[in-house]
Amino acid sequence: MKSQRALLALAISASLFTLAACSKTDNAAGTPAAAGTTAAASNETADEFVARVNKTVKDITPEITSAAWLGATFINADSQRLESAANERFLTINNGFVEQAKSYDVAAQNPQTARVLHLLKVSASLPAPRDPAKLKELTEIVSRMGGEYGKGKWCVDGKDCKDIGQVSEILANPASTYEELKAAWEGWHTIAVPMRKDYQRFVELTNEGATEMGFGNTGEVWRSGYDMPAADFQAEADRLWGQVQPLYEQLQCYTREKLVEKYGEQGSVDGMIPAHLTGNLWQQDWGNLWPILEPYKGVGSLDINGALKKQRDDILAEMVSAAGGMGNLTAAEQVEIERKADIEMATRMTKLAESFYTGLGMPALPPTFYADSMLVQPRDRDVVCHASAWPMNTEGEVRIKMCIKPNEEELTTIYHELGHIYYYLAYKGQPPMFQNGAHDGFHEAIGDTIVLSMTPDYLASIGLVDKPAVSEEAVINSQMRMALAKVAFMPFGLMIDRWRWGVFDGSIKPENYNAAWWELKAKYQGVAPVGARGEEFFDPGAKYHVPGNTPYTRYFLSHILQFQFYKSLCDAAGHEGPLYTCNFANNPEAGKRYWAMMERGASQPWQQTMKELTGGEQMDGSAVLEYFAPLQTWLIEQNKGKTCGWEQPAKS
Ligand code: X8Z
Ligand code: ZN
Repeated sequence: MKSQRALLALAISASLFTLAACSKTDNAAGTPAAAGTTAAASNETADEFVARVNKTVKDITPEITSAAWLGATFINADSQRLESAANERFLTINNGFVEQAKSYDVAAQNPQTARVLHLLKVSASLPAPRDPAKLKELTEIVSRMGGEYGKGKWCVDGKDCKDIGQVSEILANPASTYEELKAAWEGWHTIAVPMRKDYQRFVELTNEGATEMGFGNTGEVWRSGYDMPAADFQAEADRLWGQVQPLYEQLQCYTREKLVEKYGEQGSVDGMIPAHLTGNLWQQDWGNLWPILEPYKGVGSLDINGALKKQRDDILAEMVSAAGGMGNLTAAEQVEIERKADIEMATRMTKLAESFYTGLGMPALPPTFYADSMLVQPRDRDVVCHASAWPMNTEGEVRIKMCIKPNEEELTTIYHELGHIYYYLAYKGQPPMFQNGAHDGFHEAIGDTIVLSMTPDYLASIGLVDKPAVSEEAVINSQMRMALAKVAFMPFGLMIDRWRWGVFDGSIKPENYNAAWWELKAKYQGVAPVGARGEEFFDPGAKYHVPGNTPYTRYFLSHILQFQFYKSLCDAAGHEGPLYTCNFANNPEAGKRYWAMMERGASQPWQQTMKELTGGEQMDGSAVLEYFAPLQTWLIEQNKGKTCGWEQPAKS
């Protein structure tokens, strides 16, 4: 769900669809039979139509999101049936709205009505065919793929099955051997093999929907949502990538050299980084390589993982001692007390993140947030562990869904998710159709901007690390820590939709799905699998957003935008000195500026919203380069005399 609010819940978070529009109560458009017929015959004025759309979205959102929430937190055949039925109804009604929106002369409307008509036409992340049988088939496929990903496990001979959390732990563990890493990486990718057929059909069906809406294909719909011509958007993304690519290439080179130091020849494939060696299943975040990449051993002591694990152990120890010691507990009680400790730790981590936002003057989270969110992985059922943030209605009922573990990556993900949550809360006063990000990259950037403010000083202020050392070495260490999360991510943020755009426009054919995936991984990221990944595999399906149908360029844009937002908030806070030292925690002026930007939602073109916060109307990578200037200089120095770069494999 993306552009309308209910849509939003799904796009950002867990699911599938795109638009949620409709009403279950108020008028004929609220029923599948009437929806799709559009109001060609109706005498509704555009203003009346927009009012009805807004009311419908408000009315239908709770039901659609509840179905999606169940589908993601209680995966079974029943919840999938309910979820796809809700989507079917919702997409049918949305198709009717899109059709009717086309019948009005946008130029003749007042600005607010014109904007809603525009948003209706460009906001479908899941364009659905009009044919009811095909639409139903599409929603079933989407639910099935989402469920399959959520349930996905790597099993050896049908036994000893591991879920994504367990596989990720093997990948992240510095003690895992090369072969263990390879087995875990390949093991996870087995979950996607059965999705290939569904995905191929999914592409046909959603392309049919896109064509009926007047677009060339689904990728074109996705590229249309940026208040600029779709054709310009691709060039804009290329321009931004061009700005940061040299920095990425230095980081890739340094990392590869360290892997070669550790693994010898096996640390590189023709200059590329072996896909199973980055500490992450998709090579999108290299933070787990810290033990081999830390520039100056121990300088600045940023052992956040250690601190969080200790906190969790302390919570458990306290609970166990209150219960009279482990020996006093049955096996079942021991399991239960571990779980209670996990929940308590996850809650504390979430409250820590919340305190950053309230420290900026934003409201406390509503009590239902803690009562209804899923913070840890349930033991008794399959869920989609991939983190997500949900607006359950248009009035500020919000939740997150995560399987929190006590580590640094998860901690920053909570800050990220609360960024979505605070955006929902900030724009809840807007009409439902404007309850969305200025564009989807804005939504992804809110929390990450806060993460940039998690400087060593901030981490010390919340007691996670000791008062940091001040030295050039400490700066490089701290910059490296941030770069492994942010810079390593950038080409990944771009390549996923390069693949999907090609799939949707037909330039990547089903018989080439996997080959094209690895060509793009090579081209943008300089990573490669060590074994053959032929067409018997479907490696894109092993990444949540592909079966979950969440467009991905938003994350690339967010990684540019968040540095621009950060710089502006630092200016607002009166920060002086190098950009990377800025921590705007507890600064009311920064909070006020941020909230004012967020309150706008999607009510105006993003360029305007951007201007109000940053003074400029363009996305721009120069703040990234300013931030990482010390590290970039250092990397260039380290890489001197090395042959950086990699061979581009021949195109299939
Ligand atoms: O999917 C997410 C968030 C939810 S919107 C956890 N992210 C991307 C990913 O994990 O692939 C955040 C960064 C990139
Ligand atoms: Zn997000």
